[in-house]
Amino acid sequence: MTKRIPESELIINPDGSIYHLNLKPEDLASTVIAVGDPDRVEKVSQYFDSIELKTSKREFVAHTGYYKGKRITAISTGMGTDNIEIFMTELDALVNVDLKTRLPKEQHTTLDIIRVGTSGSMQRDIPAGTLLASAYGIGLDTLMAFYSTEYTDLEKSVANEVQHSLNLPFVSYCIEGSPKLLNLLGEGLVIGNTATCPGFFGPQGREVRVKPAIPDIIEKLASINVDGFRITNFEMETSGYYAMGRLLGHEVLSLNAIVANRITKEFADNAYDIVDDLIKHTLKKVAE
Ligand code: R1P
Ligand code: URA
Repeated sequence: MTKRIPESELIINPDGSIYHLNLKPEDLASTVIAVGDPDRVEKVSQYFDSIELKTSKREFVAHTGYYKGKRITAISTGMGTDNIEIFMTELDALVNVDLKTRLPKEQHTTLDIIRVGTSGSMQRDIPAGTLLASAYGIGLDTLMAFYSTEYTDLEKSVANEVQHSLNLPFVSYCIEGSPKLLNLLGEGLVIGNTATCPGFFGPQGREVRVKPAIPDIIEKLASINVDGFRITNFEMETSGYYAMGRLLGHEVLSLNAIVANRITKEFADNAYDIVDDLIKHTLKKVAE
């Protein structure tokens, strides 16, 4: 017997849309391009041949339309893995829960979810302007203290190494993205492994007026080498996407427009153009 999900656990708006995302099941395409910045949604949908739906609530702005015959939803998430947990859970519920009966569906639907975001490089040989696909996410956030999953031996080894190197008072994790999407979208991009931080400044080793607790976090993470596995860049969502993707059974890939190099201290003066290149690459590949 499948269990009915109570009203308090999965909130549906009076119009039948899901609580935070403000989307109904029919509004969502099975290919999702997810961006952090709400203003970036129209930077994606400007290339659509037609747009059938625009909606927004909080930081979640969504446009669904067609690009070269492929139905796509472009949607913003805001920043951080806490948003990604809400985003992924509600996206999944739109396809895998009958919102009227509140019962999980017997037939599982798998979504293709592609993050198109900005990121900072922690390796000298990956300059600003690079387009990078994340094979793995390294979670320096606490999300996976609240969910259980199986990790591969490599994921455990990387997580142990990070834990040991940073001496964190909580448990970090390492998790692989979708090999299927990496194969499809990684062509022509640098393939890296992405550290996801619960903040932009201290957690990424930036000092503005407050000294971070781990001032040499870049050097420590950048020098980790587990049988050739190295960490390449910083951002704030990838590990959350990969963890929720594994838990919920979706194909998820994080693509990064590298706008800063934290070793050379370079910041791209054409960050919008780099993101635009990544958007065009993503649309081309998903429509192939
Ligand atoms: C920080 O400036 C934000 O930029 C990156 C980080 O992950 C964080 O969300 O991604 P987006 O450009 O997609 O927001
Ligand atoms: N986003 C981040 O989280 N870090 C950077 O350095 C650049 C973009």
